[in-house]
Amino acid sequence: MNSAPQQGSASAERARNSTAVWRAADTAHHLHPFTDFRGLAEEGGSRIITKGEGVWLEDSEGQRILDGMAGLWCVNVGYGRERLARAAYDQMVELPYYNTFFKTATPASIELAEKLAAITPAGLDKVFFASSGSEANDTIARMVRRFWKLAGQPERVNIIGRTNGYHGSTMASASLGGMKPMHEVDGLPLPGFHHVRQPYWYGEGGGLSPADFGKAAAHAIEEKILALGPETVAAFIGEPVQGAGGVIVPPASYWPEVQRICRQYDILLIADEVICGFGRTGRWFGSDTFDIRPDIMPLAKGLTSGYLPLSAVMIGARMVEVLWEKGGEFAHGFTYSGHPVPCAVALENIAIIEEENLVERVREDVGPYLQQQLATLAEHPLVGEVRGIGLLGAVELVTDKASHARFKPEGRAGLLCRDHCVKQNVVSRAVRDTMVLSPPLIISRPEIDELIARLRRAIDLTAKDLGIS
Ligand code: PXG
Repeated sequence: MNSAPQQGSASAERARNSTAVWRAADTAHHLHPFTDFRGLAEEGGSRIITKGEGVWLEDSEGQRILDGMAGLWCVNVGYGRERLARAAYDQMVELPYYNTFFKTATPASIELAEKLAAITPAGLDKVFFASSGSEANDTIARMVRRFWKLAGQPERVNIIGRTNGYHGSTMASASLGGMKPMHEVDGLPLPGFHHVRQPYWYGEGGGLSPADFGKAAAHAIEEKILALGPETVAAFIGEPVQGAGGVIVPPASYWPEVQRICRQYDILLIADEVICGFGRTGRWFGSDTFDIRPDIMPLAKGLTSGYLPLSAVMIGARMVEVLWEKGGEFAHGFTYSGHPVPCAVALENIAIIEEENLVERVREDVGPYLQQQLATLAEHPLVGEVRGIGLLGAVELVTDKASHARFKPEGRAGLLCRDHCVKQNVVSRAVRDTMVLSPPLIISRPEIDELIARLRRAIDLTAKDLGIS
């Protein structure tokens, strides 16, 4: 299961491989992201994941787990792809690293830049590389302000995001995001970052129809622009479908109105494709699905299917013209911008997506099938709404279907259900009381049946815990 230790007896090897030893060492030395450190230790520590194949994971105790989240919304082509390992190996042997700072480039970074320009929406023809979605969004925050300064409107510094949007964990990307708990810790957002309501009809629609609510949510952006002064607003950022916020699929009326408003006030539009990109919604990009024409677009996650860290910022003609013609040096970049190894893996990953027609598969086959199977959960007494698009899904757990009321305290039903999912060996993430799904794009119909069956069992057990039958 693991490579044998170079020295030592068989019993030493067993000890090294034992779950208890790993857990103890993990607890002793490793601080996990978005985790209550002491709480995790008190629960006995982490589940140790040792292997992956297709849509299946295996833990250190030999349990097989159905990964309904594709890792963290990223393993689009599934686990265990030797082609990706080989692409990394070949690149490492040829050239393990070189930078792109000082008038140098590598074949892998060049080829990937060309490929991304070809597959992303028309007009997004230039790319800036980084290693994570957070870095891509930090790059965007700087690039957008620089654009306006060079364009002769330096007062345009304000960027508008949305409550419950997620754009990363660095100071600037967490400021772009609208996750309250992230802001409360250390005084975020930074100056110049503002938020408006999310297009979350089920949670916040009140008595409005989805169409009217979608427009009202877009108009909140206009109100914010007017309150700040249109001449001070640089950009608006949104995920085509909010992922970490709870798979919030906006009403069809939302994005057309957002785009109209951005155009009217001459504001740059940033479509954060970190989750929606690379086939997740049934088109290459969420922008294709919702007919969004962004000026700038961060990519990460599915770009390499998570096999190696890599992100990219796609930049459209309007911005490029100014940055290029009036720019001078852009004093920004990372040691690993354009790193040849993840670039080589990304190229191979995109080749797999193309050769196996994974985008069409999501659009025409497994996407509609997942939505159809998810819909069967809607009759469950605990389920208020089921929604999704492509291979994104959400199930809202409520105490009253008519009023959409939640169990108190908020998040309790979600946590109970998540824990039952763990026991059922299926991964579904709880966002407050919403169970979300984002399986690998290679998931088969029988695996979708299994995914839904396990989720249904977890919801049944949650209902029992809550005294509902
Ligand atoms: N934009 C979006 C839309 C994301 O979903 C980022 C940017 C930041 O990417 P990095 O690579 O810096 O993490 C993300 C990341 C969750 C979860 O629990 C979601 C993300 C990351 C970690 C956990 O849903 N999304």
